[in-house]
Amino acid sequence: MKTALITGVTGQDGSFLAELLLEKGYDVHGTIRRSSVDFRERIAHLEGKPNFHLHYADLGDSMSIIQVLNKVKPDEVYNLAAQSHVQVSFDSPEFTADVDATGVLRLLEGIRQCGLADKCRFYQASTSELYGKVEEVPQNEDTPFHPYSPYAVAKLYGFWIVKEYREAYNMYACSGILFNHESERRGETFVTRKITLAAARIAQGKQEKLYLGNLSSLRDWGYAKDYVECMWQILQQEKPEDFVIASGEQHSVRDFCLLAFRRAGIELEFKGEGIDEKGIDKNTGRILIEVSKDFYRPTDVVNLWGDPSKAKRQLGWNPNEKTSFEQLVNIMVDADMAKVAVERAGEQVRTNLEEYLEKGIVK
Ligand code: NAP
Ligand code: F7E
Repeated sequence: MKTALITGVTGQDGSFLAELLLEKGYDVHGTIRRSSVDFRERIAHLEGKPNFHLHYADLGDSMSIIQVLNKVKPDEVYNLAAQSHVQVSFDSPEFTADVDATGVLRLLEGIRQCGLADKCRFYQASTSELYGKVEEVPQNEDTPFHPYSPYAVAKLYGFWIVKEYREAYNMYACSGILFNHESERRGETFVTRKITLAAARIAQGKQEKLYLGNLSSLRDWGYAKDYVECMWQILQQEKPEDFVIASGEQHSVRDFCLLAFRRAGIELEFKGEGIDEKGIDKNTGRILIEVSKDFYRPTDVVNLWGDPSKAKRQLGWNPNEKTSFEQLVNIMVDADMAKVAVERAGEQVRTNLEEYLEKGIVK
């Protein structure tokens, strides 16, 4: 039985990867951080399974990393932990650098210090944000990097330190340069999830309007569940190499809104430009989407489009056989429609109960 250690197991990708590796018969260990709330929504269904174990460790704390590496002695380490929100990296640049840059070094050096360098394979969650202010479209493994946020600059260090440890110490260490991947488990402040949740709430009368930033920004969006398969495949190759993982298709934030609202039963049309652009319900004329400067970034990456040819060729991972853009939007909207419906039902139950208590029907 192989043993894997996943940092960031409570995140979107960590939870899907843990499920995948458990299905493959791995003994799966994940790192968690102390939090005042003990409920870990994305992995609650895995906790208590015999081959699933959790350990406290923080990428900012070398001692906790060394401790967990010594205890688990993993065959494979998947470093998914990060301050992963680009906009937040402008507000917390130092924390982002510590976790997303130095944190990678701490793990690699920890593997060496624990005498695991020959046995342990290392995967680094690298990102299309490295291409940033893009120098070529679409982007592949040879496209020059031009990071364009504190997050991307930190991740660039992560990418290069992985390459350095691979070459200097002959370690099996690789980066997956993953383009945006989303799911029903995506954090609620990333643009896709913000849109699907708002579409569901607006359709069910629980929200009036959605405020967004740059509607023209272009992304290459895929489904997170499909992308974690690649993380595993990358570590099963004979030689350690880096791969671009992408859908090979590009859509705007505006396109995402149109599809998401349609799935929720609302036909939108966009009118106006820039800060004055509005998303309007075609049937009622109601303005449902407005642009707010609050969601503009000091520097924004606006033209990401991945070329996954190498992954297709070498890993046999073909995005055309995976979840399509429209299917992804539908999965996310359907999950949020159900979530909002359950929340509404809960509210109704509470209202009824209060009424019954007041009238003395129940005591
Ligand atoms: P996510 O949902 O934000 O999850 C991030 C994980 O990192 C969480 O488990 C979080 O723990 C953990 N974490 C944050 N700071 C930490 C620290 N100091 N020490 C230990 N753990 C820490 O991110 P994701 O979307 O799953 O992405 C996974 C990785 O892929 C990240 O490295 C991200 O930068 C990278 N990436 C993501 C995408 C994408 O489109 N999703 C694309 C390219 C690369 P808590 O739950 O305790 O906060
Ligand atoms: O923004 C624009 C925004 O925050 C996408 C992370 O997983 O993928 C993710 O980073 C685009 C940007 O993701 C809003 O300006 C418009 O151009 O969903 P996002 P991201 O910045 O691409 C990469 C690959 C990672 O590595 C990261 O970890 O959408 N946008 N209006 C908005 N974005 C947000 N969040 N909120 C808005 O209201």
